[in-house]
Amino acid sequence: MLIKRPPRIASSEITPEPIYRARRQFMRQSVALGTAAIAAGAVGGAQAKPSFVAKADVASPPWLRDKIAGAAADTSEINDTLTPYEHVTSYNNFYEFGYNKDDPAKHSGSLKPHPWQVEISGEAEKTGTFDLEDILSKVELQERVYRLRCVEAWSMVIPWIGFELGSLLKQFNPTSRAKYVAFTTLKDTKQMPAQGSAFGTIDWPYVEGLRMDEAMHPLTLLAVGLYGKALPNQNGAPLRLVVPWKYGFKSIKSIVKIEFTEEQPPTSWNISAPNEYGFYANVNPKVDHPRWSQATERRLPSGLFSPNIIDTQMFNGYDEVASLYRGMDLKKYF
Ligand SMILES: Nc1nc2c(c(=O)[nH]1)N[C@H]1C(S)=C(S)[C@@H](COP(=O)(O)O)O[C@H]1N2
Ligand SMILES: [Mo]
Repeated sequence: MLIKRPPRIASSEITPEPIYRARRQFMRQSVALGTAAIAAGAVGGAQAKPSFVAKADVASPPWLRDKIAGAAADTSEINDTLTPYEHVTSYNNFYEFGYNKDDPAKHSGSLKPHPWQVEISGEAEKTGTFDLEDILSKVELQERVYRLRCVEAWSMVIPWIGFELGSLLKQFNPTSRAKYVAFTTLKDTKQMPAQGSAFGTIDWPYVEGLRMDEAMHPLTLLAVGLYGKALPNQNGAPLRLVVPWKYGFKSIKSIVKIEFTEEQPPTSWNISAPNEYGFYANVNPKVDHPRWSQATERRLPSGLFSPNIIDTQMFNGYDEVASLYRGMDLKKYF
């Protein structure tokens, strides 16, 4: 992973954040009144929409749009300013579509997120392959505003739409042998052309994993949307993990398989460079990457003349997870 400068984006293209904030406020009141779907439709029209937003929305089926429109509003207000939609959806890491930050937005049109199935396997009483629609029919969607801290020392603040991973996992009754949860991204060189490229850092498919208690933690989300819309392909449509206290590479995109395992599962960046990327990958300003410091980060949008450098916080500021790692040497288990 290399550090690259963000692409230049004309300020005229940036969705005014106050409009989104106002809409969220409105949705929150509407949810209380049970009119969220109407509110989302009515107020959504007031937003400036670049063409790719419209495309993402057209591609998502009505059942998903309705479900997302009914998501409960975020209750845990964080003070950070939201990263504008255009940055969240144009500055991405999704190596299945190329290594440059703008490759995923440019080249992920070949990904077909609907229909989509997810295989649930391993150490659980119930296993099988399920339609995304069925999975979503059994969970409650919520909006969650989270910081996303990439191991490359940049960060964003994103309003996700998703549900607690734990609320899904519980439905399968994991056995006492289930100590970890392993995740796998789609492997299909037709839909993900860079998987066919000869120049490879990653042995496809992309895989990730969490310890069971991390997977069950209420902060751990499976996301299906952001900024009140279905996930654009470049952000991991139709289903991606979001673990806000860990470096971004743990938040695996376009998931097709979730497996309960007894042993710690292999993870893609750890396989590629075990001395640089650990299994735990907790955000930690005191444990530097071998090639750069992790003490600070570039909060996007950041430019040449206003780099917007801020201090990185332990666990990315999510102190409530500290108890998961009590007694562990976080320099050793980085
Ligand atoms: N399948 C897959 N998942 C992935 C990646 C990837 O290359 N492939 N990149 C990871 C990294 S390094 C980061 S920082 C985040 C970026 O998420 P975003 O593009 O939605 O901001 O996705 C993570 N999930
Ligand atoms: Mo990352």
